[in-house]
Amino acid sequence: MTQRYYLTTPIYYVNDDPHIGHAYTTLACDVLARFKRLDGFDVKFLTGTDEHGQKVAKSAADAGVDPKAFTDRVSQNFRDLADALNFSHDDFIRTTEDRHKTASQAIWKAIAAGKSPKGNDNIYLASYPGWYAVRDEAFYSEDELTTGADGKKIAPSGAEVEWVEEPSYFFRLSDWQDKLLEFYDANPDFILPKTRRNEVTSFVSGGLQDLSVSRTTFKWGVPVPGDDDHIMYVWLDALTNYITGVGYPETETGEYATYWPADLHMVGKDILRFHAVYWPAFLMAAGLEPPKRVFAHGWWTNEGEKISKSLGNVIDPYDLVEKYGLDQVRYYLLREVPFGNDGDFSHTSMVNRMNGELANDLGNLAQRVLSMVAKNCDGAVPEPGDFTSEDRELIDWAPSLLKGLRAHMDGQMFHLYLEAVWQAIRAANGYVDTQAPWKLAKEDTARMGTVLYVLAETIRQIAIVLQPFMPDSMGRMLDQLAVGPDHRSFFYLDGDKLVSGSALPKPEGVFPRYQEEEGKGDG
Ligand code: ME8
Repeated sequence: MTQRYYLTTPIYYVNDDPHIGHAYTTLACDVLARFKRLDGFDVKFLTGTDEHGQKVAKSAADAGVDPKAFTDRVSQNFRDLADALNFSHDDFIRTTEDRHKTASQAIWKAIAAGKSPKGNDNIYLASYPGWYAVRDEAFYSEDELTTGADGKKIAPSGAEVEWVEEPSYFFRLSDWQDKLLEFYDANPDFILPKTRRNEVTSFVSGGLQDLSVSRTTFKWGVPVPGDDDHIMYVWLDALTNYITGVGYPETETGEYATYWPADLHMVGKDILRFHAVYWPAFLMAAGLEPPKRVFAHGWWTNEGEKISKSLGNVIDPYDLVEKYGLDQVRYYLLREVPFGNDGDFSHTSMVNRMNGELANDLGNLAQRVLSMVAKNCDGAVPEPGDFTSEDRELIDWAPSLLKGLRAHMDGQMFHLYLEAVWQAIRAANGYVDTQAPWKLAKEDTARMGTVLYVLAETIRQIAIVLQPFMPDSMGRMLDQLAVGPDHRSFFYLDGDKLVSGSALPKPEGVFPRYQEEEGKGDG
């Protein structure tokens, strides 16, 4: 039976300009989605835009436009980003779509219809007097706040808070504490990395306050079923996108039955609490299963500085791609930093990776081998003789390592995956040096044919397992090896070998070096 894999990015605040943080979360999901597809899974990969709430309403008002027209326009920015970064999502959800209004109202009704574990109504009407940060769309208690230089109260995220006093429906989160702790205990990998898991469990162990889940002082949101004076709190609406995406409230058939619970919600560390505390509590209260995993990745700084609009150092993903190349950026972001840790973007580290690992280690390997094949083997895959043990070590690499690569991917350890592949690339480069096929071309052409076959076959395997990270470049590398588009899945790592005698196209470099003087790659 085909295995399913459902993964999601956060839906992005539609009013923001796309930045490296958005690109990073979605890239991680894209690589995972591509890996799973190549590994034979039936994948659903969801992304989209978060379009309700006070923050978006305010941006629309500032732009002098009605919020619907505003969101229709700016939501396109995130589709454009997805195209520019070659993301392979299967669905793009906008929370202003009808399907999402239906799902949000349905989950509200399901929660309201149920009782908490202590036998209380899950939702009750009261009034909220307290602090709210529009930027985070989050409520904060007095003891979480600090006072800024200008006397204004500041949330732990750095966002300014304002005092809000209004009638509000509350979700009885406090009654769900034990159920959440039991759930974390029974599912030790629900929150990764482990350090983040510890933060969440200690937060929940410290006791939970009921959560205000509706607003009355503005209108831009999903109306609360049965009470049009209220709109749903934007985070309850936003989190619901993950089940809207699989057709909720239809749960018995269709995509919900196929894909839910989601295998993975990928998020940044700043929004972990919403995903690992509120979301499973909402779902359990609605009688639905929580997702299998929430992975919280770290944050990027720019040349050592926190990224912020006011500092003017926001990293624009379009600029990065234009300057360094798409696959180079995709590679760098997932190679440079152990996934889960914070990372610092720097021009120097980008160029080092690009020139050292892509242009030298991998690009040169392919270019040298394919040029020798073109020159010495009439441009066709050579005929190998008997394999030595050194030959076997290389040529049998990928099938035996796929198990390890799967484990790295399943743990979202992208950097370890790449490191494991680079060990093979380094081994192949070492083999080129010791076997010296350019010498064999003069002394022993039969052995030269074997060595070049082993190398070309190794490059085929490497290119196949690197496709999730660098789909375009590895596609071009596989083209140069005359590997057909329908022979590029992991099934063919072992199931196929290069066929001697196949004509190969003229070799071309895949990874240009970045040249500092000209500020551009040299092609
Ligand atoms: O939070 N480095 O949307 P958002 C790495 N709408 N990641 C970063 C980053 C940085 N410097 N800056 C931001 C929301 N991010 C909600 C989600 S989901 C139901 C609703 C990440 O547009 C951040 O951690 O603010 C988050 O995952 C995403 O980019 C920004 O999301």
